[in-house]
Amino acid sequence: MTATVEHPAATAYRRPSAVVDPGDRSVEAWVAEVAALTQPDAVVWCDGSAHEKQRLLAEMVEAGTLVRLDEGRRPGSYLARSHPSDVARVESRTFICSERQEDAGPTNNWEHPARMGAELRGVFAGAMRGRTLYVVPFSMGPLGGPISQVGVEITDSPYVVVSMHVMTRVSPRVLQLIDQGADWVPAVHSVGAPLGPLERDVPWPCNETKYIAHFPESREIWSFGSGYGGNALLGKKCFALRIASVMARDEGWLAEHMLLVRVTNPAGHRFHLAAAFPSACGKTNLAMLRPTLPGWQVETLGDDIVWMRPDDDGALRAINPEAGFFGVAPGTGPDTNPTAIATLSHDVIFTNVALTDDGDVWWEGLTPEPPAHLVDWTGRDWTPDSGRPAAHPNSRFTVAASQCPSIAPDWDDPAGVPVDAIVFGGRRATNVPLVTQALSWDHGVFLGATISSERTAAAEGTVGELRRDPFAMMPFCGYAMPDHWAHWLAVGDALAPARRPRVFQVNWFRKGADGRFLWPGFGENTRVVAWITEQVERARGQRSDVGAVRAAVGLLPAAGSLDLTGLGLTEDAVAALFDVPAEAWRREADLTEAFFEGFGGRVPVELTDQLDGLRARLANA
Ligand code: GTP
Ligand code: SPV
Ligand code: MN
Repeated sequence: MTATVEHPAATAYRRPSAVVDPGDRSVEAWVAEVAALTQPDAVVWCDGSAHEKQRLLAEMVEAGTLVRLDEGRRPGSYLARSHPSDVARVESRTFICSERQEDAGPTNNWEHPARMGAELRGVFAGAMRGRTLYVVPFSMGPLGGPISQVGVEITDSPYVVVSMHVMTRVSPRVLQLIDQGADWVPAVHSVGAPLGPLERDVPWPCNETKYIAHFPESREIWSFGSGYGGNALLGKKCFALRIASVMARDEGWLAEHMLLVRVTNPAGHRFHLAAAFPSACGKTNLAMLRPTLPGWQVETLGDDIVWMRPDDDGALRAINPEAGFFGVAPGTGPDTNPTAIATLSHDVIFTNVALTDDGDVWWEGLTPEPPAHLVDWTGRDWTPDSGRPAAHPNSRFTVAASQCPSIAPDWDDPAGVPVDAIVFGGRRATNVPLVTQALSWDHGVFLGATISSERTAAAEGTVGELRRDPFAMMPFCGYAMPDHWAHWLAVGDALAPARRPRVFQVNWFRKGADGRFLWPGFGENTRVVAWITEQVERARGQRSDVGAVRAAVGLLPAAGSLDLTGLGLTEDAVAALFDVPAEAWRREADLTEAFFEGFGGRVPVELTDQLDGLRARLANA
């Protein structure tokens, strides 16, 4: 084994690992320990430089992992095609290995850390043979910022290294911070495909058996068998959500599956919105909203993850811990998300989209008419009558946030922004109104805790099936969901009442009897965003007009307060968008009761009180 790049010494890994014993617990000792277990051919310490990225990209083109796109049409951009069995997150193989099963809760797969540790030692033994072990020191959030955190990912996938370059801040300065005593999260990733001495590599190595294992107490991550997205870019879901949610619980902050935007109204007043929607339900779209109402401006801060901390003034300060977007390609087009299309004009890594004959990319929804011939995401010839999608439904782009035309100029300010409104959403064809305001913080937590949404292709499972996804965090919370709700209640108490964000729920996906969406969505969501900011102003006494009326489910826009001019919506459509059918909502309440009961008495009484309140309001409806 040869170390091909030198590195500074680093210390301070303070918690004992459940899997390996790194002796003095320095990064160096940990890397040596993991290398001894996984037996790579070489160890390379990464520095995050442009040169490093170019070198790895060239190697991957050579190896057939990446296709270089046409330099004139898509400069600096590449296409990767994954193995057809490795296209999305694998929730069935995602584990939370806390000491006590009740801390993981009934919605996470649990294993005891010692048992999983022993199993992983077997799984990782020799897993990197014939490959290079890359050491990737990275920061989530601006390096050294007060809300930021650092980690080190070990991976045997160069695709993961270049993706980490885009999605996080990779820098040797992370090792200096660790040297100076910063806590860090060790994260080990292997595609799980060791190579024999004479064996040729495949374009997308992976293993049928996968493990995405998290150890909340030792705050470490071990991922095996997948090279795809959140399974493999360990700074994202594994660290910034599952491990960070545990840190946040212990330290009084929040790590959430949310987008973050700044909205400026025609008077020049600024509002910051953080919105939690389940996977593939429109976070990237709303994060890059191009307003259709004159005088309004929306600036992007983040599209997937938000870390928020109460500050000294009792406000909730938020950063986006990521540095790039790993966004869903299908459905992204000039009409639905023109800002994303502009962001993707150069220096993008596409995964599982289709390749055009002139060396560019295509996916369903990019243009109304598909090209006459493509190479589909599986590498096969494709024509419009092939009878299958050309791009995988969960195909994605990886692109630097700084390339986004609507990115806020101060998007990487380490201090973050004060959040004025929290928004929950999901995909609901029925029952849930276009927009609702929570009656109180506790009611807002109830709205978040009871989100249900139709399944998308972002994870394995049957698309379209209705499932609960509380706070859009069901697959991403590193501890028991009801404890997460209790934590939200506690964070609300820690905020100054005047500064506490107001809470809303939206649903762009309600359908009419004809099965079509009732709401035009996309840019027109500006109208709902505008109403939300106006409700924040009213709550602060900055407006005196009436904005809302009470309904059983919360506050709905008062007649005329939501600007619908020019949309051509019929009165019936507007009524249908805001209909709260009492009988159906009584059934929703029954389902919520059953959902809560599944947590065996751990649900905070504030939330069962909220359910009682909903039922009482429905009885009077
Ligand atoms: P993850 O990256 O998986 O966490 O998800 P995301 O929430 O960022 O997903 P994204 O924004 O990429 O969701 C894309 C899907 O939502 C596509 O199918 C879009 O067509 C759909 N979508 C987004 N906004 C709207 C809208 O306003 N109306 C409708 N009907 N669909 C929308
Ligand atoms: C999601 O599924 O919510 C994503 C994509 O954002 S991944 O990072 O692959 O989990
Ligand atoms: Mn996501």
